[in-house]
Amino acid sequence: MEGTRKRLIDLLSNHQQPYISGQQLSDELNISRSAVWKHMNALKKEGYQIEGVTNKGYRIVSSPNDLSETALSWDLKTDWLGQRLIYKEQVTSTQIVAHDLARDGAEHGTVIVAREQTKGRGRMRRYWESKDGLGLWFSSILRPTGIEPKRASQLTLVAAVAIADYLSKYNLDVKIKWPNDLFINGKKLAGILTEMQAEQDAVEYIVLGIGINMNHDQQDLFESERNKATSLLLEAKQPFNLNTVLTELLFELEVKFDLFMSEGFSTIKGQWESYAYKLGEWVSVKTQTEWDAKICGIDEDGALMVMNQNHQVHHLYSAEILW
Ligand code: BT5
Repeated sequence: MEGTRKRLIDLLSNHQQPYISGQQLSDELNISRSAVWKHMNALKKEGYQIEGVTNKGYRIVSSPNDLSETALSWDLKTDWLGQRLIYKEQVTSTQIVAHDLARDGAEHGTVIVAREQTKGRGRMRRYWESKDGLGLWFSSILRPTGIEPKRASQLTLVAAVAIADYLSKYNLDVKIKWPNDLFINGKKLAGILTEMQAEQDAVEYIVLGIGINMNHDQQDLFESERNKATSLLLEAKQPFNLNTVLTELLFELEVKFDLFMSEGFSTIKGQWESYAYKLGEWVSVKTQTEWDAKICGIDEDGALMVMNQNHQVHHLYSAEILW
């Protein structure tokens, strides 16, 4: 069933042959004309626009903007990330679903994506606002071999660089606020949550969650965050196709994860610093207390390097940049 629908999309979007007749579709797919018709209606319901012209046949005019399981699996060009892709209309949190699946043995690269999260979560039990159909809310299960648990947090920085690289192609000035926020024009666009299950010195699995505000208008942003948050639509002044962005982003993430696994963190470090939020500027950081610090970069472990007013450099593994 699923294979037939994918093949149907393939035939309908074949650019060598702009239109394809109903009979040809039925022959190629080896199903009846009425079965072709049923599949075509299902695609229309998913948001595909299909044009039919008498004596010529059919063609796909546009694919859905909204998340669609078919479009996601269809467009994916990765080797392993998202090759098992689970799509849900509504979940509490894709992190929770991913942990359950990982405990049951879900393979490396499994991705869970939802249209809406009712209990989206950030770090330290903070909430993550995840409105229906407006953003990308997804979690990836990673089972990296030979990674010590203390290096798992580096994956947050690796993912941040992949997202920043991807978004830069839309001419957006993306900044990464250590450790897990993506900012545009001083407002938060996306957040990353990396959670790990480890035993002694071995990582069992990592659930890497990413939330990106995509097609939010100003009034769609959570009231308390309106002045602090933004969306791709607000920044790029155009709506985005969620399927396209997710599949392209998964590709970018896979490239960066592979690079990290084969070359280590040092290749990512420089790329990360090129996107660093307020690099070289004085900010307020919160550790046990709040203090003024100048951001100097990150070290080989991914810890934030800052200088205090006495010119002493500190390597921070856990801290919050307040402003
Ligand atoms: C984060 O935490 O930024 C990590 C967000 C991870 C979300 C993804 S979505 C898929 C997966 N499933 C989940 O349940 N989570 C992951 P943190 O740095 O703690 O930031 C949380 C803070 O960001 C909140 O306290 C709010 O101030 C703010 N915030 C909440 N929702 C927001 C949104 N949609 N856009 C911008 N800021 C938001």
